[in-house]
Amino acid sequence: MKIFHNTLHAEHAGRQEMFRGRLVDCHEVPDRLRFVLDELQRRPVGPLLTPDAALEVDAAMARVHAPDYLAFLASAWHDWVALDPSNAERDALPSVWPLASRHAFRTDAPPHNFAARLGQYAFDSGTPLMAGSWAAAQAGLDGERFAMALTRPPGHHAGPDYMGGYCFINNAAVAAQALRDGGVQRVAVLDVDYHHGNGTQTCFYERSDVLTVSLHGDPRTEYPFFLGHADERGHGAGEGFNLNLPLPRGTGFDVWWATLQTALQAVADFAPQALVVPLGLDTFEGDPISGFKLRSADYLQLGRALAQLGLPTVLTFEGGYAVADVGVNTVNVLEGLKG
Ligand code: SP5
Ligand code: ZN
Repeated sequence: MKIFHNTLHAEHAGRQEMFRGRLVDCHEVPDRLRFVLDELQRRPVGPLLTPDAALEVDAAMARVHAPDYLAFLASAWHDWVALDPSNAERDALPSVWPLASRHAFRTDAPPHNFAARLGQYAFDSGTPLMAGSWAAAQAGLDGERFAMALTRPPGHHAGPDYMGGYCFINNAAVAAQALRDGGVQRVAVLDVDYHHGNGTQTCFYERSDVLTVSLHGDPRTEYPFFLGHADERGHGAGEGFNLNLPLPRGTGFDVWWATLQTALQAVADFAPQALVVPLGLDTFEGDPISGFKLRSADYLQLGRALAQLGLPTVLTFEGGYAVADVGVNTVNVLEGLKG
């Protein structure tokens, strides 16, 4: 198994996120990946490689994300500092949004003001953007191989033209698109992060060539709140090619495992030629911002179950904020996968 390491990931190290009226320390920190790398030293499951900035990946990224959004990200740090030189000391967080109510704002006359543009392209104020974010988000991509991509920042909340949930570039969607562009007819995405993979769902919602399945905390109480319900089944040509399996906060391994079987069956029924797994470890019982109760040994089982699908599989690194345990839990999945 090839493990792709984004050596630039630590360039993205947000300081604070907005939570219930105050700024709190970021949960999505560089140490998360440091713990995974440390565990991979102890239990090597495969060679650690640094991906090239591959042309195919750039092409797939341009097919997943809107050109204006990518241009926004590429110049965001420059524009933020240009707004006020003292911004160089601060992360960029949005504070004004074009609310998408039926009675609300225009989106056909985009503002020039950077603070407004940040709100246009971000759906929360928990996703700090800083000097190295663009470089770090770009370099984490590799969708071409049977592999684990140690992607930081994570990606599954990022949509075609928006960031949020600590995510900027949807690495799993880029991987799925790169597989499609490489000639794979049908790709399944099985998202096992605690939070609904709203970005990935949205990228493929009207398509029948990429099945999206997500097992997650019920959006009635859990982030990202505004998507992830069981009645979202796809639209147009994509009707029937999205499956959401929301579970209540507090769900333990037995129920989660039974629900995973439903997800695996849906993947098998689709008969894909490749699988992409946005791997979030925030289903862990010790996770500080999530509510499932999986234990470390359960991740070995998850890896084995994924392997039993018998498919070429690309995993991306998503959530998981019990920093000291995220390494063991990640490598447990990979060990289970290897068999
Ligand atoms: C990739 C991923 O897992 N993104 C999750 C984004 C969740 N963002 C909102 C979390 C708010 C929780 N803040 C709790 C602070 C308690 N001190
Ligand atoms: Zn998550």
